[in-house]
This record gives sequence, C-alpha cells and structure tokens, in this order.
Amino acid sequence: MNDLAIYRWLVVCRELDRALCVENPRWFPIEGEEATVVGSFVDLRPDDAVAPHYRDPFVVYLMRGAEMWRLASQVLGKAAGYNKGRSVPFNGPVELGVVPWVAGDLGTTIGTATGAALAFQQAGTDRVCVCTFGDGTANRGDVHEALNLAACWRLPIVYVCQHNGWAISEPESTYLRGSVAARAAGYGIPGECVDGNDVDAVRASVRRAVAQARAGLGPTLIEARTWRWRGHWAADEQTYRTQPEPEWLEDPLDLFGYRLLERGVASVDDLQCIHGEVGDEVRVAVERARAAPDAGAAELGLDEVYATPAEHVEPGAGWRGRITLTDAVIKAIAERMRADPRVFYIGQDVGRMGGSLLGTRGLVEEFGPGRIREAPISESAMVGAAIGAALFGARPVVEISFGEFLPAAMSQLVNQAPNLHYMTGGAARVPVVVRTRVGDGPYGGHPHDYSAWFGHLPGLKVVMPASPSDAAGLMLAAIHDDNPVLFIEPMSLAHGPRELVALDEIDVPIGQARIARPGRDVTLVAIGSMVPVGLRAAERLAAEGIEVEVVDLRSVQPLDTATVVESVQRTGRLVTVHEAWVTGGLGAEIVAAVAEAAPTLLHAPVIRVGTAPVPTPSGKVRPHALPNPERIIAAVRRVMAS
Ligand SMILES: Cc1ncc(C[n+]2csc(CCOP(=O)(O)OP(=O)(O)O)c2C)c(N)n1
Repeated sequence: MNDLAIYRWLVVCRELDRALCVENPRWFPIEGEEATVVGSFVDLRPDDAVAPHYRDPFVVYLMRGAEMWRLASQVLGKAAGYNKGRSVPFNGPVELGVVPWVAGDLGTTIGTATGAALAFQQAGTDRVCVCTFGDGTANRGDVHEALNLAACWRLPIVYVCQHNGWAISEPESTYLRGSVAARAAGYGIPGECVDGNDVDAVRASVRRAVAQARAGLGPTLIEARTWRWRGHWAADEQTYRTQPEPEWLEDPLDLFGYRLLERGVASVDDLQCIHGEVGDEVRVAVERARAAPDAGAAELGLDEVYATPAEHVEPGAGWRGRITLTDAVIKAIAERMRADPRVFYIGQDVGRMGGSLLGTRGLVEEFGPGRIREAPISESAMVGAAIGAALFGARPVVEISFGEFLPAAMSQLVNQAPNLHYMTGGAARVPVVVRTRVGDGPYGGHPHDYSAWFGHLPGLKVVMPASPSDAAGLMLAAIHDDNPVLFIEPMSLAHGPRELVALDEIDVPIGQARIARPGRDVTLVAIGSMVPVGLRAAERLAAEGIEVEVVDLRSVQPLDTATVVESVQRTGRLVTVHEAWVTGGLGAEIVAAVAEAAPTLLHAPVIRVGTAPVPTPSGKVRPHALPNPERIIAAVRRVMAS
C-alpha cells in the first residue's frame, strides 16, 4: 500500500472517531493512537483475521470492507448496524474476518483471537491473526493464558499491546511495573517495543512478526508505545488527569504527514485534499446513520439466539457394541473425527495417558497429537481458543477435565460462547463442544455439580446424559450442532453399567427428554447420575404399589418442559431430583414450568431433592450430603400421602 493510502487511513481513523464522539458521548475515542491501530492491521491479507482493541476499532473494519454508515449506525443504536443494535457498538462484522466483540469484558477476545490462529494452523493454511489490546487489559489472566497457549502451540498470531498509558482513570504507574513486551521472554517468544505513534515503525514490526507467523514460527508480542489524548469516553471530564502530559507526545498524523512532505511523496495540497475528502465521507456516513431507523423490537430476534444447522449431516458409521458411558462418548468423538477433518480435540492429559477417567483412551493413537491436542493448564485459553477456532471454520471439542474447573473458563463460557451468534446479528456460528464431568466420582475430589448455572444462558446448549446410548447420541448431536454445547458427564456413571450402543441408529436430539420408566402415580424428574438412582427408588416403590414415572431430562438447555408437563398431566404429582443443590436449581425451573403450564394439575405439593445445602464435601462425609434412593422414596411417599 502506498504512503498516501496509509495517510488516508490515519485520517479516516481520526475524523470518523471525532464525529462519533460528537454523536455519542459514551464512545471511546482513539485520538492519538491512530498509528498503532492502522500500522498493526493495514498490511494483512484479506483472508487473515483481525482482532482489534475495543477503543474505536472502526478503521480496521473499514480496511476489511465494512461500510462506514453501518458502523456509525452501531454507535447510534440503529438497526442497520452489523450487530443489529444488539451488542456493544465497537463490535465488528465477523463475516469480514473480524473477531467480534460480543461482550465488554476485556481480555476475553484475546482467547478468541488465539482460536482464529488455531483454526488457521489446524487447516494447514498460512493465514494469520493480528490482535491488539490495551496496557490495562494486558494484566488479565486471560491474556497470559492465551499468550502462553499460542507460544506452546506456535500459533500464527501477532499480539500488539496498544500501550496508551491509561486504564480509565488509572495512570499506568498503578498497574504496570515493567515493559509488556519483556513478558515475551517468559513465554519463549520474540518481544519488541516500538514507537506506537510512528506508523512506519509499527508496520515494520508487525510485518516482521506476521512473516514469522506465516512461516510457522509462532507468535510475537509487540508493545506499541502511544498515548490516550482524550478521556476514557468522549464526555469524560478527566478530573483524575492531574499530571502534565509527557514530553515525548507526538501527533501520529503530523509525524507521518511531515515525513511524506520531506520525502517529496506528497504536497501540502495532497494532504489537505485527503482531509477534505475523508471529512465529506464521514459526514455523509454519519448523516445516513442518523436518518436510519432505531433498533427496536424488530431486532430483538427471539428466534436468532441459536444458529440453525447450516449443513446436512450424514449418519454415523455402523459401529455397535456393549460399552460404558465413557467409551460411548469416545466412540462418538472418534466417529466424528473420522468423518470430518474439521473436528479436533483439546484437553489436558488427553494424549498418551488416555485422559482423565480414561475419557480419551485410544484417540491420540488413532488421530495423532495434531488433532488430540495436549493443552497447558489454562482453561480459559483452551475454551477461548476453541470458540475462536469454531468461529473460523473448525469444529473443536474442548475438555475441561472436571466441572470444578469450569469457573476458570467462565468469561468464555458465559460472555463469549452464548452471545456470539445473536450479538453478531446472526452472522457468527460457534460449533464448539465443551466436555466436562461433574458430581460424585470414583475418588473424593472435584465433587461440585455446577450444571444449573449454565442452564441460565440463552445461546448455550447444555446436556447431561445418563446412559451409554444417550451419551453417544448426545455427543454426536453436540458435534453436529452449530451452537456451543456444554456436554456434562456424570462422574458416577463414567465406568458404570454397559449398554448396547449402535452408533448408526442413535438419534438423540438435544432438548428432548425421555420417559425412562412409565408410571401412573408420581412424576419423578431426574437428570444425569440421579436417573439410575431414581429408577432404583421407583423399583422399590413399585413393590409398595406406587408407580413412579421417571423422566430423564437429558438436556438442561433447551429444557423439555413439555414432556414433564404431559407426565404430570397423567400423574398429578411431582418430585424432582438432581445431584446439584436445590436452591436456584433445575428442579425449581421444572416446578415453575409445571406451575405455569398447568397450575390446577397438581394433587399434592411438589418436593425437590438435591444435594444438602453445604459446599459438597469430599470423602466419607459426601454420601451424607448426596441424594440417594432413600431420600427419593421418602419424598415420593410424602407426596403420595398428601
Ligand atoms: C474484565 C474487565 N474488567 C474491567 C472492565 C472495565 N473497563 C473498561 S475499559 C477499562 C480500561 C482498559 O484499559 P486498557 O486495556 O489500557 O485500554 P484503554 O481503555 O486504555 O484503551 C476497564 C478497566 C472491563 N471492561 N472488563
């Protein structure tokens, strides 16, 4: 790209930003940092991915071909925004290779960006991703995890810290004790400090790093030193800014403009002409955005929370045999990996060791370490990278060994995965499976069952099989799905009873409960480990003449309340049981659904059974906290007596 074109982008960055600051006092101005933004992204190929920092990143989207008036529409809350007015306004169009901003939590998108690079590497391409982030954001654990993961896997990504000296009201002296680029040495990757106000210097540094990444030599961390000229947001009064501005301050446009004049590349008239043209372009775009209709009820998009399947899926190959729940999950994953080269696996100890609870036994032998990836202990980076890879064409399965570690990936699971499709106006697809294990297990650790937390989130599917056949069926369905699916295995059933599993015959749609045992007197709604426990209780109650209908929910989200309501229509009585706690749990949701759908159906008060309201203890105390057949039997007898 020639120098005048570069200058033009710098002017676009400044002029559009200034106009948007006038339109929206909450906009985050970029003034003073234009050279870092333009220099980091301007030399990329159209098929590369870009993940710019949140502070007015619009010039980057424009370089990719976005329409200015539609971006301005996002800042004005108009329906014409790429995000349909649904997300933070600095979100970008994923269809143009942009890693989108679908939440405001800083650092999380660095995991997603790292995943874009993972998808590129996994597909054997030489595409790269460039990702910028602030010097405040540099201190998020997510940033550290992502950089280390990228270093370990030699991912084709370039990280640029847009070091502007501020994090909202805090000067850098409060949160940085050393250079950000120096951290690169700790990851074993190249690090470099550059003058972030000099677009030539930023371009040269990023170009070197991109060449390195394209050649398969892994990531680089660049620190571009610049300065935030204005407030954190446009109308920020900056009462906190008490020190004089630094002496080294330089206007990136002046610096580059004078250089062009000195080199004889441009005349003053040429530069003024660019300012005039860009000013007009911005005015037209903003006026068009202003005149566009506001986003409103029409953009709510209740039916756009989940992506509908984009492609037809062939049934699985014809394997059958009597296997455990864990082996059924492995069979389903292996079948999908054979059929679809885009499917790969990320986890800890999933290689030669065969996985936690032997949950990946045999996979690395068949598929090799390139598709069964051993990951560092970095749950957030693992899930973030899987999400990003899914956004850019892969279909990863990522394993969080035990549910107790899910909170370590919470930003990714809660703010990223469920939001991406909806918040990008339906443009993004996130076919990622997050596999984990919860509950009572073969040894004392990792006891908590946090499944209910995740049933709360529109956009995330959550399943919990209770039998080998359902485990295989739900895993096949999860990998086929174009949405993020949290796949939760009850630990107590991992190596439980064997069952005949016929891979080519299984069809277990996500969100469909099953009647595990029919009965006329009481509906017992169970999930996961409590299904066999509930069935044992039902058997014993049958000897007393009480016929319990056991409903196995199989999915937490979407929740099949219709099957439950139909059952209660027959029985008139309801007991729920799950291994998680009762308060705010799935049982409460089931009871509410029945009360809403059929308030007059119940002949007796409902009872919810779950783990005692204590942090789930380990070892020999644990059985006293957990639900068991006796407690279920007592609950059923009570509802029968009332
Ligand atoms: C995880 C998270 N914590 C806190 C915030 C609130 N917050 C918004 S912007 C910001 C400052 C970020 O500083 P930096 O990364 O240096 O970027 P800059 O604003 O200077 O461009 C903070 C703390 C957030 N959005 N996300």
